[in-house]
Amino acid sequence: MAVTQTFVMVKPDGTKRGIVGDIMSRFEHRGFKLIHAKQLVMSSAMAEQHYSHLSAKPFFQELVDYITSGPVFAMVWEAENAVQLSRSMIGPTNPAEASPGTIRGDYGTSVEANVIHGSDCPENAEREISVFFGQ
Ligand code: RTP
Repeated sequence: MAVTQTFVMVKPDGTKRGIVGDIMSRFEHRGFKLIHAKQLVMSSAMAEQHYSHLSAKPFFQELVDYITSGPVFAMVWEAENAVQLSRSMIGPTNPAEASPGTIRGDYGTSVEANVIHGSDCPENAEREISVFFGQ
């Protein structure tokens, strides 16, 4: 299995609640290697681009307002099969459907406040890493 990188971002509900360290520990304990990390507040333009696949959804503006409402903590992690493994650690979008032991299952409080974003395919991981951290 190839060693690859993925993009992961703790959302404003996660940074506000002070669980960035807990989330980073999970990735470290699972054998991921940290490549980049930084805290930032996303601009509306960045958020609209990040969620462009959802621009037709009725909740799009709410989503943009939410993700720009406070700091996010952006990270690049490296592991074998990093995208798939991180998605399985994160769990499904809706925390109510996420199993205990997944990040959203343990910390998520709503579909919006679901703690964390993780790239859903290697192509998006590459694009998101480049948007947040440059080439
Ligand atoms: P993410 O991109 O944040 O990792 O989430 P995902 O792949 O699990 O889900 P995606 O469909 O890409 O949705 C992105 C984020 O939009 C919010 N959402 N709200 N109100 C709603 O019905 C709704 N549906 C999705 C979630 O915060 C989701 O993480």
